Amino acid sequence: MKKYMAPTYAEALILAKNELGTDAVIVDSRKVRVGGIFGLFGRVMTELTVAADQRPQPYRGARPAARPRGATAPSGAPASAQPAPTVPQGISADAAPAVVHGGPAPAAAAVPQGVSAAAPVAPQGVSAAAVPQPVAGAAASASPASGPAPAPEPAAAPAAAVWPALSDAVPASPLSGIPLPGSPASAALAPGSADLAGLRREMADLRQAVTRLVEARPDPAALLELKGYARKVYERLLDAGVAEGLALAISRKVGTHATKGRALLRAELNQLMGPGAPIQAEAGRRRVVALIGPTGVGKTTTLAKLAAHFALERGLKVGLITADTFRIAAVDQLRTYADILAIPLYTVERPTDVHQALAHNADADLVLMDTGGRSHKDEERMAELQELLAEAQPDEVHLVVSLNTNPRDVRRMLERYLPLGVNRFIFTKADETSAPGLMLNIRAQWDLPISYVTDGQSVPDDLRPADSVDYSKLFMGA
Ligand SMILES: Nc1nc2c(ncn2[C@@H]2O[C@H](COP(=O)(O)OP(=O)(O)OP(=O)(O)O)[C@@H](O)[C@H]2O)c(=O)[nH]1
Ligand SMILES: [Mg+2]
Repeated sequence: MKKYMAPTYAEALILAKNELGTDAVIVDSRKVRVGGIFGLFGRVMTELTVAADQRPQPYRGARPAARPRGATAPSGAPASAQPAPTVPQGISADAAPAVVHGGPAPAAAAVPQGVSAAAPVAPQGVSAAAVPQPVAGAAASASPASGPAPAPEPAAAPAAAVWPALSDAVPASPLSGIPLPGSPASAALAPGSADLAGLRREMADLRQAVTRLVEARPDPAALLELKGYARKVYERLLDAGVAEGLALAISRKVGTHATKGRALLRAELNQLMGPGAPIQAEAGRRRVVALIGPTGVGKTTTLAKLAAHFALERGLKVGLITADTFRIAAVDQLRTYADILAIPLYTVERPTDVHQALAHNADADLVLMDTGGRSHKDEERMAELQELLAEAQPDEVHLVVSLNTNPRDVRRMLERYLPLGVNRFIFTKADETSAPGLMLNIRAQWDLPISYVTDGQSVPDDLRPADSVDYSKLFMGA
C-alpha cells in the first residue's frame, strides 16, 4: 500500500500508475490540506492510497439466464465478476423541483447536482464483453417477429484479448456514431433488410468498445496528454463517478477549449446516454408497466409519481396493482396515494392472482404494477418475482436502480435482474448521490434505454422523463 499526493486526482493517478503500473488499484482517495497555519491557507491536494493489483479472476462464461415466459428478456447476461468504480463520497446539492412533462421536455429541465470533493476508486479487473440486447423496437435487438435473429453473443474471451490497452481497443472516436436505439440512423433501415444485420453487427462491435472503456484502465501517458478543458472534463467526470476509461475517452473528444468543448461534451454524453424511453401511454390502448428492483430504491414512490402524472396531467385512466404484500404497511403506502388520486388499487397475494387484478383493469389506459423490493441474492423471492412477471406478461418492465447503489454491487444485481425481462432503467435519488456517473457506466455496458430519472421524494414533482435530463449538467455539476 502506498500513498501519492498531487494537486489533482488525475496527477496523483499518473504518479501512482507510473510507479506501480496500470494494474495498481486505488483503495482510497481524499482531499488534504497541506501547509498553511493552523489548517488555514494551505493548499488542497489529492491523496491516493494505492495497492498493487488485486484483481479477482475474470469470469469466463455467462450463466444461462432464466426468463419469464414470453417476456422480452435481454438475450444474454454480461459475463463478468467485476466491480465498477466506487462511489465517491461527497456533497450533493438539492434539486429544484419541477413539474414533470410527458414526451420530449425542454432541454433545460436538468437535474442539478453537487460535485463531490473526493474522487472515485479506479475500476479494476476484467470483464467479458457480452452485452444484453436492447429492448424490443431497438434496431440492435429486433425480436424474431420483427426481423432476423440477433447476432449470437460474443463468447467470453481471455482477459488479455478482451481488454487490450485502451489505445488498441478503442478507435479514435469510440463514442461518436453509435446509433443507439431510436436514433435516426437505426430508424432509417427497414426491419429485415440486409443492411440491418450489418448495422446490428457494427453496433454490437461499437457497444463492446464502449463496454471495454468502462473497465479499462487508461494508459498514464494518455492522461498526460489531456490539456485545458479536456483535463477539466476528465477530472469532473471522475468526480462524478464515471469510470476512468470512459472518462478518458469522453474527454479526448472535447478538445482543449471550453467554448467549443461544452457543445461537444453535451453531444457525446447525450449520444452515450441514448434517447430516453418514457412510458408511451395513450387512451384506449392499455399498457401494463411493472416496476421491479432491490429494496428501498424508490419503486413505490416512483410508481406514485407516474400514477399522478398520467392520471392528473395526462388525464388517462390509471389502475394500480401491488404485489408487495411481503412488507407490513407496503400496501398502505400505495393505498394512500391511490386514495389521494382516486384511482383503484388491487392487491396480489399470489402470482396467479394477477390475472384477476388485470381483468379488473381491463379498461384502464395504463396499469402500473408495484412489486416488493428484494435482494438479488434471495433466490426464493427472485423466483417468485419471475413467476409474477411470467403470469402478468407486462408490456414494459422497468428496473429501478438507486444512484446510491454501491457500484461494486451493481453488476451482480443487474446480472440477476436483467434476465427477468427488464427493458427500461429508472434511476432514482439523483438528488442524493455525488456519483451520478453510475448511470453512464451502466448505460455504457447494458444497452437498455432509460425511462425516468428521479431527484427527490416529492410526489409527483421529482420525476424527469429521461429525454429531458441534461446529462452534461448532471455529470459536470454546472
Ligand atoms: N432523495 C430521494 N429519495 C427518494 C427518491 N425516490 C424515493 N425516495 C425515498 O426512498 C425511500 C424508499 O422509497 P420507496 O418508494 O418506499 O422504495 P421501494 O423501492 O418501494 O421500497 P421497498 O418496497 O421496501 O423495496 C422513501 O423514503 C422515499 O421517499 C428520490 O428520487 N430521491
Ligand atoms: Mg415499495
